[in-house]
Amino acid sequence: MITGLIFIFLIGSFVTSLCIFVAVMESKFSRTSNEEEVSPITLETCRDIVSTLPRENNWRAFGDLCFYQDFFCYSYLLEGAIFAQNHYQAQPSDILICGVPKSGNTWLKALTFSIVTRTQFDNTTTPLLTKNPHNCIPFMEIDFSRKGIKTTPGSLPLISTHLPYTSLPISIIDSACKIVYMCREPKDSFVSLWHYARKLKGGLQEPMSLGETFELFCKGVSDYGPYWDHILGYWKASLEKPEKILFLKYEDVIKDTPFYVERMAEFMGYPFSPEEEKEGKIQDIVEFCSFENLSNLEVIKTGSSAHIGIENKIFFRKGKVGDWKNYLTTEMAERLDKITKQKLSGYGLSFHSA
Ligand code: PAP
Repeated sequence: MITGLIFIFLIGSFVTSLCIFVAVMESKFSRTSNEEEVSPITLETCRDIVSTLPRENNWRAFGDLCFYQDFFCYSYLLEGAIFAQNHYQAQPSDILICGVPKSGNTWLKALTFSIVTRTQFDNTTTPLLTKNPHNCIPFMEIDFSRKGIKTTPGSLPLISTHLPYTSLPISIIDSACKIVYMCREPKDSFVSLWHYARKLKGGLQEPMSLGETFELFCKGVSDYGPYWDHILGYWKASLEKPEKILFLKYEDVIKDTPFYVERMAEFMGYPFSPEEEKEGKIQDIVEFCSFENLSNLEVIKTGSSAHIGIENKIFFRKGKVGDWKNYLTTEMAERLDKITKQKLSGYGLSFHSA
């Protein structure tokens, strides 16, 4: 009897492992061909896949960082990402809003949402008055997998993700949908990420030190990192498909926001009419989405994000270029600059470090 039960248990374990193995292989290889059928993978299977992945010394903000398809990701987001890779069917009208964490995603969401919805709302009626910009655009890793929210013809065409280019659902790459990507100078992004992780600190008494997190960041161990690989993936794709991917730098957008708002609007297929330009519509959006305005809204000062219950104000710290100077030593700055140069300059990509 006992032997029989052990036998059944062993068979059961073997079958479960086999299913996970097959699902991992499917999700790995489904990225290489658009002819394969979409796997009917469930969120539970995604969870099982994630539970088998290697984990790295983490930032202790949301738990372990798992390594999958050459990037690091917190498990609860990765589950949703794998689910989306297998199920998300892009509409040609979709516009994907993305960036590696802490490169200006909150701002980019506010700007693109304002541009696309400007005929429905003005600055006195926009949902941005009562919601964090993150909650105005569905987030693929959470809203699609957990709530089934996606774009449909005629609905808000925006969807956001932090996924690296090479890990996007294949339907996004293959369809005519557009991508607006924002990146940021790595030293400023690192400092921003460190502050963010410190505020979250995963229930620890003592958050990670700047030195500890700096080492991890340099090694590529960060939320959706390696940081440089993320940027490079979208940069290369934008060079190959400039009509599909608008590649923006936070520093450029800060310097001339009206120019980039106009550029984004045109790129997304929502150009400003001469009348709108005359009425000052571009400037209205620029001012409404400015750090000063958004960070002073009541919902940002006192509210929490619907995604994971994080206080909205955590997404608004200083919004400045060059704040790294207040935190990094000369050696640290030089080390990050060196990595940036090694990884990106061969592809014609560089940053002005203020
Ligand atoms: P996320 O990846 O968690 O969404 P993300 O919005 O990409 O974060 O980055 C946050 C940074 O954008 C913060 O930078 P800091 O820590 O250096 O200050 C935040 O202050 C900045 N930010 C948020 N909103 C704006 C805005 N409207 N204009 C400019 N910068 C902004």
